[in-house]
Amino acid sequence: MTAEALKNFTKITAKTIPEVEPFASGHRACQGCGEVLALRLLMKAIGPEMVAVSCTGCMEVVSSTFPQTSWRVPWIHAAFENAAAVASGVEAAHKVMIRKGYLPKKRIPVVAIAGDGGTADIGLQALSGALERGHDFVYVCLDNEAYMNTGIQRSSATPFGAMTTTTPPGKYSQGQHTQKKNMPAIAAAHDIPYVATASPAYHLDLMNKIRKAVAIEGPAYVHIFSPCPTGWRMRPELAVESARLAVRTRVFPLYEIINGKYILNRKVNKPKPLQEYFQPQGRFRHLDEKTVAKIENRVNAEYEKIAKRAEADAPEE
Ligand SMILES: Cc1ncc(C[n+]2csc(CCOP(=O)(O)OP(=O)(O)O)c2C)c(N)n1
Ligand code: SF4
Repeated sequence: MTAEALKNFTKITAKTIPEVEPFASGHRACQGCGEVLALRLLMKAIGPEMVAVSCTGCMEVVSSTFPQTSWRVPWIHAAFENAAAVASGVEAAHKVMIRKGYLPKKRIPVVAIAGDGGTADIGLQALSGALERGHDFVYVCLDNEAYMNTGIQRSSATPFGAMTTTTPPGKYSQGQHTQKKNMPAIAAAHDIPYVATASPAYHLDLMNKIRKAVAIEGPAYVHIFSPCPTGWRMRPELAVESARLAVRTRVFPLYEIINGKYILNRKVNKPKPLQEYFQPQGRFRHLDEKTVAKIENRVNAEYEKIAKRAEADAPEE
């Protein structure tokens, strides 16, 4: 397992964005869906030569209603709980076919795609196993911070205070009462060569991270922030803006962990007030000033942890 491949890495720039669209339009995602935008960008970055494994969730349901499909690549459906296990099987079978001479010797990217429920909750065991076994594949979590496909229930990636249908605020509750599970840290704890966070508001950064994840041999994990206007109770045109604000308020820091070393891709020295990010989203509308301030303190503390790690890991000049 190594990140050696990054030594010769050529970045996608505004001028070299691929024109291919391996994920076709005409799918049935809601208007303004940030998750489907993230999916389109990551598919463009990889290109048509890949195998996609996707598990149940919004992106599968909107794209694969038989007899239609949005996937212009070999695609396999996995159950909600086992995207990583199915991807492991595809990758292992491919290796065997090469060894037996049925296929030419060539690396074909195998990419597992799941929502935050399929990743942080029900698919976590399959993911941990696949990362531990060291399969050469990329795992992408499209994080819209709840189980959207089945009606906006909370997941362990739902942030503190957010309203979902299973964490309704009221007299006895302020919404979600646990903190968002730190999936990138959990993936990194498996000592894999590449972990990254990405956002559709920073599209070149997202595409380059996916390219790096594919280039690296061994398991790679990319966690993509994916605003969901429907579940977040916000206007459909705000998905990209809210993804940008999540970075600028420090809610969702953009970073990479390469061979265990942290790199903060976007320093946010003067964060915007958290309320700017919260205000357009109905899921946070019930929160009082004191609670928002409490959440803001934690957001800053979490960001500082990553910034400090990155500072400590930075190579000496
Ligand atoms: C074992 C199992 N339990 C429950 C379901 C029902 N189910 C399908 S999609 C889904 C929610 C998916 O949430 P997430 O993974 O966060 O993806 P999103 O829809 O938010 O993109 C659930 C609970 C299922 N398909 N299989
Ligand atoms: S519910 Fe949310 S994530 Fe699902 S398709 Fe609609 S906007 Fe996209």
